[in-house]
Amino acid sequence: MRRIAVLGLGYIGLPTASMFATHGYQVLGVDTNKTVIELLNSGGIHIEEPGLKTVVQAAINSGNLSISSRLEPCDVFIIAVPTPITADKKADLGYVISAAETIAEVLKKGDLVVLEATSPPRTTVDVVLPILERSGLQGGEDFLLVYSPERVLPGKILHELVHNSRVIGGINRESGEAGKHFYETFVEGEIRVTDATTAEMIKLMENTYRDVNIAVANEFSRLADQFGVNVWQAIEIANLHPRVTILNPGPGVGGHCISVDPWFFVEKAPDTARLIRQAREVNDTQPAYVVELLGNQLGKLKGKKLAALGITYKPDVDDIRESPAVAVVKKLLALGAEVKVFDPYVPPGDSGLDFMGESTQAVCEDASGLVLLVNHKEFRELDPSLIGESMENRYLLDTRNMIDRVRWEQAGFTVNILGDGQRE
Ligand code: SAJ
Repeated sequence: MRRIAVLGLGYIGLPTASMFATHGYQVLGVDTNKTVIELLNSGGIHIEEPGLKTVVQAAINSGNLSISSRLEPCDVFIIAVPTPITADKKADLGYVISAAETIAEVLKKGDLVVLEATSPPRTTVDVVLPILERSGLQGGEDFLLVYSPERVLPGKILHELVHNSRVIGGINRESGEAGKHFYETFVEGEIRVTDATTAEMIKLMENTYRDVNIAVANEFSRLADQFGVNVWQAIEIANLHPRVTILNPGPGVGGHCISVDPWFFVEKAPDTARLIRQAREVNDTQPAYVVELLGNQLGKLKGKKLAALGITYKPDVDDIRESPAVAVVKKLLALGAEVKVFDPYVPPGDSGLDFMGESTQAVCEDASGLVLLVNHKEFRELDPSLIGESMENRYLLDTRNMIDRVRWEQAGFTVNILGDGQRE
């Protein structure tokens, strides 16, 4: 039986390692973070993802998944480390490079290496391949190398890992076929083989396509406010057209993928990727637009007590990376407002954010306004009468179009919904 190493035990590496382990492989999960290793080895888990804890525990208990900080010789290596973005919007390949260097030390004839990390076009052939060849072995001949991006949706990772289609980009035909055979272990979706650079571009195209589409929805929300139109109603009716599917406006685009990946195109081809850059800028300025809406309604924000609900980048997850909700709150704080935030997925102690509160009630106390930033399922049942009781001024801005406007108005609230055409 071939032995697999998964480097990086985050949102992708951990479920992938567990999946191979529960399908009979011997898997070594490697991470550089000692706290993560200790937690996993003591039966805990550092990621909030439906069903993941059970799968990880089953994998560890079966004896097929072991967790360590040290890489050992294996037959397959999966690089599932992050590719963050630098302050000047360039891909930081530091983790990918150091993972490839570590693999090069133990690489042997016949091994397969898989890069799963989202990467700028040509990273597999121009960056990873030369590092692995420092082992003295030749890529495509002595060892095989593929790029196979993860495309799973946080919140549905375990389902999508199995059922999504998968793209395998080989540095040569043999690599591609070996990669396909390997992922057939658990992937039930269609597996398509192509070359490594095409696979890299496919991954970036998917997330860029979504980013651009959200940007147009966000721009529509601003236009609707300008023209006194309710964008939500307009989108619903426009989407009755058989070839139109407009996405939802909101406070901006977050997460470590969609708000990051399009920049990899801009970095590599700034003169060509102009629409892509523009879309990023629209989405990145949407938090400022939310703050503008609050200012229009509440007047001077300096010294105002404000409550916010939700801080994660999207509903029903605990991930705050690149969250537009964080951007909104930080902008309000910078303007001198006193902001308290409640999020059922982000306990105040763990978050490292000093503006988090214990409950909806606690953060709304004496507030002059409430802003809904994330449509967590827990917020669907909010009771406006109860919330209003402790507020100094019953004002609500819903940036996700999730509340029942009439119900909140009946409870005495002045209600705005982002893009409802009532900006002033
Ligand atoms: N958002 C909107 N309006 C919408 C949809 C999303 O404002 O109509 C916002 C969300 O609130 C969030 C952001 O966009 O802040 C991104 O959320 P998402 O649910 O669209 O996507 P992610 O970032 O959680 O996951 C994406 C997925 N990519 C695509 O759907 C093309 C996923 O399949 C990828 O695997 C993942 O990026 C990744 O890791 O690259």
